[in-house]
Amino acid sequence: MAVKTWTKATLGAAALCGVLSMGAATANAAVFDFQQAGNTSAQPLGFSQGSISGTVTAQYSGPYAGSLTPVVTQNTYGLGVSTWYHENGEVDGAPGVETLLFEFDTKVRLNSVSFAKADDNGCVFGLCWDDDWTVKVDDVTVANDSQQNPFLFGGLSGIVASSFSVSANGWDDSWRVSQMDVSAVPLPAAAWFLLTALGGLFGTRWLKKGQTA
Ligand SMILES: [Ca+2]
Ligand SMILES: [Ca+2]
Ligand SMILES: [Ca+2]
Repeated sequence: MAVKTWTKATLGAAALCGVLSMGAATANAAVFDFQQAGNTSAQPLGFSQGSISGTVTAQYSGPYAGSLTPVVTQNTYGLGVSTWYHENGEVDGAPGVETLLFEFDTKVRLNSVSFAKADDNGCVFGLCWDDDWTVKVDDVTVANDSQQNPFLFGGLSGIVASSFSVSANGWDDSWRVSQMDVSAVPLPAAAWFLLTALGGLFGTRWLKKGQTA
């Protein structure tokens, strides 16, 4: 009987804990709008809003990679990558693969990332081009040549991670990252502390009740 009530109390506390952490995540949701007037560049580019902060780094792999220095560009359409002299500063896949790597100072829940300049798909004289992006979360590919915009991480539930990246790997890919939507996640240690405290509180009370009955 005592074991049964203890289990019930723990489950109740766990459920309450889940509700509390969900509430915290929603309250701490942050939309980063990278669209900005003018033309600037940085490597890396820092971002910060509320309790969420981190950096964006431009990467390039392909011909002459060793002698080129990619930088993050920013304009009214959002973030891009400039690797070659006289290029348009968008994340593009020719002649090599350009990537924007987003790294967070603490783990966050990734909700979505939005793309700009991805609306000019079409064909000319039978030659077609098609903007798409390859998405990695903590260095693991979660989508290959996706055209989902905004791209939703893990469907509607999001993914808890400390980094993600978006790459252009086709000759016909050229776009920018306009926004990202992420949420702060409560520290696991704090959640466990709460769970243990609540479990102890209700467990003790119900155990006492069981003894007197
Ligand atoms: Ca580029
Ligand atoms: Ca493509
Ligand atoms: Ca484009």
